Amino acid sequence: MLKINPEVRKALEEGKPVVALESTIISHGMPYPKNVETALLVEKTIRDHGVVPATIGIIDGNPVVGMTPDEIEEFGKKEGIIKASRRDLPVIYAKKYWAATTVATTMIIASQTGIDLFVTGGIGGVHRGAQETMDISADLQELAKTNVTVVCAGPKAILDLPLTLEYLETQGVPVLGFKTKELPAFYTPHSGLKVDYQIDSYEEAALVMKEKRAIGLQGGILITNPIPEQYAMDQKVIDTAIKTALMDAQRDGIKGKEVTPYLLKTIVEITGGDSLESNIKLILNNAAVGAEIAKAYCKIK
Ligand code: PSU
Ligand code: MN
Repeated sequence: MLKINPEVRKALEEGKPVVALESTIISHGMPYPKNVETALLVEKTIRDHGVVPATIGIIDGNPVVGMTPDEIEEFGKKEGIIKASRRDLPVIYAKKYWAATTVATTMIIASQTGIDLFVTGGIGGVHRGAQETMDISADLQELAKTNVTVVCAGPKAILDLPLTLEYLETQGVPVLGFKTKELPAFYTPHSGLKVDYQIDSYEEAALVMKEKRAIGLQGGILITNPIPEQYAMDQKVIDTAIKTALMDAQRDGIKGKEVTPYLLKTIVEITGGDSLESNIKLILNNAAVGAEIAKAYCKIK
């Protein structure tokens, strides 16, 4: 049922590096047309590093690995695209829906295709107030069971970061900092929290991937790559925006999978678009680093 783009298929057959990309960030994470521009720019960045990008989405109930620019454009514009997490997949396939893949479902489809590494902006995590709401992203469970390395700029700062780290520890997910000991917090490089290990080069990241596979440990690896300082949000500005957005969400009774898209959108509005610019810059930065790690891994795997 997987529809694998010929370019992606060829690269995989020849043992060349491929990087998977998600589509929820396009359909639910950013406004049109910046979402499409960013998705295409992320692909270009990966290509500029000599790696084949594979943006993943579900079209008419078929998982597509390596969407065309036209398909990406549709994902950016079309109304009613479902945000698909693990539990949605069987229904979406059965009913032949269009759906965007989250970190969790992009990992599933990447792993079914044989793609080892996936680049995104920020993963989902344990939400603030999860002690009451039990709102914990399915992304974390997926990292526990699916063998794909995820490069991100940290869990989104709208989350409870200490609890997210605790959860990842319980689930046995290695959390690595790329050239940092501090867990990056998506819009800023700083959370005040420590990652398990600092990784100092692409080659070192690749070695960790190789060792994990060699011993047959199931599950992903989380590589957190800080947003470059010059593109980071001002800490006070972003903290205030997040607090306001969280209150708005409560006022508007936002629940379940609507929470993350609502918060991201509200924060863009509150910051006058600044958070969107940071979001774009951090993804491009992740794309460059992810592509190099994919290349390093291909050499030794
Ligand atoms: N990172 C971004 N923007 C996004 C997301 C991540 O910069 O829109 C998406 C990812 O697809 C992630 C999802 O898997 O948000 C998490 O949603 P939830 O908290 O409902 O699990
Ligand atoms: Mn949730």
